[in-house]
Amino acid sequence: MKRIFYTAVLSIFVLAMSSCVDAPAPFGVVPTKDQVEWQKNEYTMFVHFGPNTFTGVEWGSGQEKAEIFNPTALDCGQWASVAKAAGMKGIILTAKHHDGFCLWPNPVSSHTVAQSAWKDGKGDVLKELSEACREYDLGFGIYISPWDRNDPHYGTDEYNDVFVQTLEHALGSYGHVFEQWFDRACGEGPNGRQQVYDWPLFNSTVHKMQPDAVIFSDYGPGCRWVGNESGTAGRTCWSTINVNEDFTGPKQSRKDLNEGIKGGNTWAAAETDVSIRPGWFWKESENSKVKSLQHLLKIYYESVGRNSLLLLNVPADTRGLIHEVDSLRLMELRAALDEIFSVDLADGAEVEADNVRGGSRRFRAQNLLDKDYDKYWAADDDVTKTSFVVKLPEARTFNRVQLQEYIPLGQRVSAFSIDALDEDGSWHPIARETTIGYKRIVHVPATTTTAVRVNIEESEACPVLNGFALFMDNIYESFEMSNVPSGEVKPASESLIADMGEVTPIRGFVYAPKVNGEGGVIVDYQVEVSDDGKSWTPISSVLTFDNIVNNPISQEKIFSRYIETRFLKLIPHRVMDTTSNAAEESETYGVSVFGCVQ
Ligand code: FUL
Repeated sequence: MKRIFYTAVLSIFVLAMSSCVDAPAPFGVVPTKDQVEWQKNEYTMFVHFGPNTFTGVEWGSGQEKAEIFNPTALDCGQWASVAKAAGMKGIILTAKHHDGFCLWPNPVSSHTVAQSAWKDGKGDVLKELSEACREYDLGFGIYISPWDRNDPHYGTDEYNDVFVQTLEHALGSYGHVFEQWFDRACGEGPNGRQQVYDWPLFNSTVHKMQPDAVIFSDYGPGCRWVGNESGTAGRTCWSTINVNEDFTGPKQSRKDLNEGIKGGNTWAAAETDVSIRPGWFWKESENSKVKSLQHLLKIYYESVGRNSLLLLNVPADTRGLIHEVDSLRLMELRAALDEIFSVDLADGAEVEADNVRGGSRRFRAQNLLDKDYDKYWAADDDVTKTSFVVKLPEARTFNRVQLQEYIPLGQRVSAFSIDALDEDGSWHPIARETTIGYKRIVHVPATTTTAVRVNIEESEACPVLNGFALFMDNIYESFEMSNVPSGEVKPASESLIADMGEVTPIRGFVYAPKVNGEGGVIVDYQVEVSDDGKSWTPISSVLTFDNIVNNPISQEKIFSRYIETRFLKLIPHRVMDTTSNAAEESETYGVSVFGCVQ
């Protein structure tokens, strides 16, 4: 009886202690609630559609006749159903591209759907899309280009007011808008003049009309451009950047946009906008050039998996529909993502951390596996270097490690590594990276283990993480090459050297001979590594590229574990001529690809 009493008192005491521990204070600039919700969307659809769809150009001149806009079977419900089935959370439409043509009857323009042949001038694409988005529970977003190659006011002070009225009409007529997309392109108008945009006025107009909308532009205020249109956020990717108070210049470097700025003065997470096709607008000739599933998976990993939102452009065709080729590819991508991410291999694990804030249950490491977004593990304020161990219920095999920081309290981690437990009880490294942010999906070699350790090596303030998961991707195997010679022929006595630029964990290398083995192929080889390019350590005995004489194709060699090195040297031991019938030793060998696999 007494024991029960003591236990009860102790539990109450522990509970009371736990509830005394405060949550970490926010670190640096933090996102607004709308920015957090925006990033949780992860994957949204861009639709480029307008006169360019009918003329086949990427940038219209503004001189196109409005009549050319005449989709034969426009159905925004079809766009929305495709986006929904693809797992996207919203659609952003080019309501006005640089040619100035408005996809809604904008009362301050004479170059709109009202002047077109479509539906006898009575159509309104924004109306149809906003209704379809509501029906499918998708966010509705608007792209409006301030650059206008048609409007006669462009290049004068008056234009900024015309543009504000344009914004007010588009943003005030169709219900809730989750994102306003501003393209900062600023070219010449019909009178040959450029406009000086009034960004403070434009931004305040959006906030007035749609207080929750996240504003995209090169550098915010809501979210920023990722610095390229190829679908790649920086491997280091901070959600903060440095911007003037009124969001006017100076222009940011592409590198800063791509990687963000640690400790920057503004929260503007990277949005990765990329097209599923080579161009932004639909062209019949590009029906055969829709990006492959592998390419789209790479883009997914390099955007969503790198603390960025993926805005994938799927242009509507001249019928006003998403083309079958694109929708099929989106469904393939969805199926692949579902397969990869449906089973969390960390399920049922126990998590323990070196440090738990105030020893409190509220901040325990087990929260990393709790799917409740607002439950997180946090360390004490003075702890910026710490680890947690995820003990799996049994040995499991995975090649993706997903980590999430609780961004409502800011982005903190600037360096971390991941180890796997070996059978002999020692740990071996499987990854070393920099930032985490809202979500980070780290590629690791296929690893079978009973425990994973995450070491937070550097953090700007105590780490606060709310997610950890393990996945197995059997569909996509990425490799990034450090250097790619194109079709060189080298003397057989010469080694190939790959330089990673800095000491980096690599998990193998790739060698591809010249086409048809021209110039000879390396058959037997040895590998050495070096941190300075001067003193070398052999890491293999003499090995052979299998069947390379008969079939001289690219050979990828993956080590049994990561090796940290800057340089990797491939020393040819036997080089064969594949062009003569009886394979003979050759004086030279060809190389079209050689590089490290990260
Ligand atoms: C660019 C534009 O110039 C392209 O046409 C496209 O709209 C892309 C999304 O943004 O800056």
